[in-house]
Amino acid sequence: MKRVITYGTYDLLHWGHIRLLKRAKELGDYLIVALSSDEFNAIKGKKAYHNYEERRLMLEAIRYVDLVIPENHWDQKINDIIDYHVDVFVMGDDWKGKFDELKEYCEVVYLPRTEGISTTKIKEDLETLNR
Ligand code: C2G
Repeated sequence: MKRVITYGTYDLLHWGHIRLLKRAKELGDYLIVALSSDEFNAIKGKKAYHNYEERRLMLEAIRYVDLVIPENHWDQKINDIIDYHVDVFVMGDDWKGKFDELKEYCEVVYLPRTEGISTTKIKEDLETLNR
């Protein structure tokens, strides 16, 4: 049982998120998503439209996702990798190189981001539409 983990806010869930989760799951048999809490989003300087429970509900409905856990701190990743016996850590390549220290504990994979979609773009496009 190859276990994969990835982290994120996953606000205003979109097809770029889904493609990341699909490819992450293809790297193993079991995918854990560490979902940024509302408090951690504040630390990241992000204001999510959907709160943690709403974002968790949506992620748990995705066929590729096997478990959702909270992400509360930047520095919980090593403990998560150990506690959940993770084999592969995956992030989109906007994070390329940022988590290479985790290579001591598991495989680290950065997957190409999906171009043309982002939560920010959705918000901006909606604002333009409603002007
Ligand atoms: N993503 C993607 N393509 C997009 C948008 C997002 O592949 N068009 C990926 C990101 O690279 C990330 C995941 O989807 O791997 C979730 O994106 P965010 O919710 O924006 O995650 P982020 O705020 O970058 O959180 O500790 C790590 C942080 O919690 C990462």
